[in-house]
Amino acid sequence: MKMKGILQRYGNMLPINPGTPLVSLGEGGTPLIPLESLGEELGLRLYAKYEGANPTGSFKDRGMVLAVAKALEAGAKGLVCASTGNTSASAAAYAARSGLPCTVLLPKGKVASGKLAQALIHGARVVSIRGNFDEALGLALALSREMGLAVVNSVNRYRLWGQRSVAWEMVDELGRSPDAVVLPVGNAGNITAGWAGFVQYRRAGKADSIPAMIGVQAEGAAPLAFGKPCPAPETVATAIRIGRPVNGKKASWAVRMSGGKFLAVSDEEILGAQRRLAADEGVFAEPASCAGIASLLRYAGQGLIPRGSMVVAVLTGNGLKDPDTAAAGAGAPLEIDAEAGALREALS
Ligand code: AN7
Repeated sequence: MKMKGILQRYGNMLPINPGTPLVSLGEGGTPLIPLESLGEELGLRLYAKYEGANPTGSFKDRGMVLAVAKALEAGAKGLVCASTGNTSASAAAYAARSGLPCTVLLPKGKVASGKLAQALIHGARVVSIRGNFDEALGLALALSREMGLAVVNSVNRYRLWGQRSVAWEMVDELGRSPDAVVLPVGNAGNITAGWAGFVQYRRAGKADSIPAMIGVQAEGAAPLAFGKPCPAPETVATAIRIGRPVNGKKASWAVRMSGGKFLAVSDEEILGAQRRLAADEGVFAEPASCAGIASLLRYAGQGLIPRGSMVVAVLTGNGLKDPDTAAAGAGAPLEIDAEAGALREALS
């Protein structure tokens, strides 16, 4: 049996050649789930692209597979990244699969427990930095130059190129481009890649139009939405706790060209959207992933998107990545003695 991941399914859209090793963990091909209850409430034909179904539980696998394949092709001695968590989990997994050593720099105390467990169990060298993501990235870039390691953050063009595949999958499945795409923004790589994916598909005659790209940040870490630097980012959505987005300029261009915009939502709105998705739609996504839905709940009625539009919300990471935040807001189980009477009473 031959595993079908991004490199196998979209090889003709990617910069690969006969010398590129076809690495795969079966990434991509994630479910496009109609959100009927939320869509009806918002007056939209609303879908979730559930990126939590990727092999390491986030969208990062789409770009990591290509970045690692190209690093192998170039004879890299190892990988390095800074990460708010998901990039490190993905890098560690693909490094393990490819037999490459991997070093990851994480902001101390601000990485969800599932992501940290992934980086460790895949055998990465994990370094906890007493600082934030932006500081960790500076260190990772310097280390890569000193040690000749391949950087697999979204400064790596292959990461972004692989991440274009989320756009290709939407068009292939819907039979057209959506009218708008909403997604959370941290380093602003994914929104840039998504837009470039639609542009590439249109050029290839496979897509008719480019959706409005709507990028959503957490209010405490919103340099692009507020148009000013954020030296001390803070949010419950630790995945997007980033104050200096490395792809900010490119993303601003992409958003403007697409007729979209950047928005900010509060932590309460993010957690509220997470609970709505879980309780009303059966879809469990990590907090950062829910920023897009939170923005629709706040702005859809204010003319953000015309009624009846087809909208895809990219749910970038699996809810199981951050069980602590989810459990803290979801109440505790009932606890009883092991007796039928106690059970009847507890449930009445
Ligand atoms: C779930 O893992 O930056 O705007 O180091 O994990 O492309 O950065 C993660 C980012 C959205 C933002 N949703 O994407 C990292 C990291 C989730 C994320 C984003 C991230 P970009």
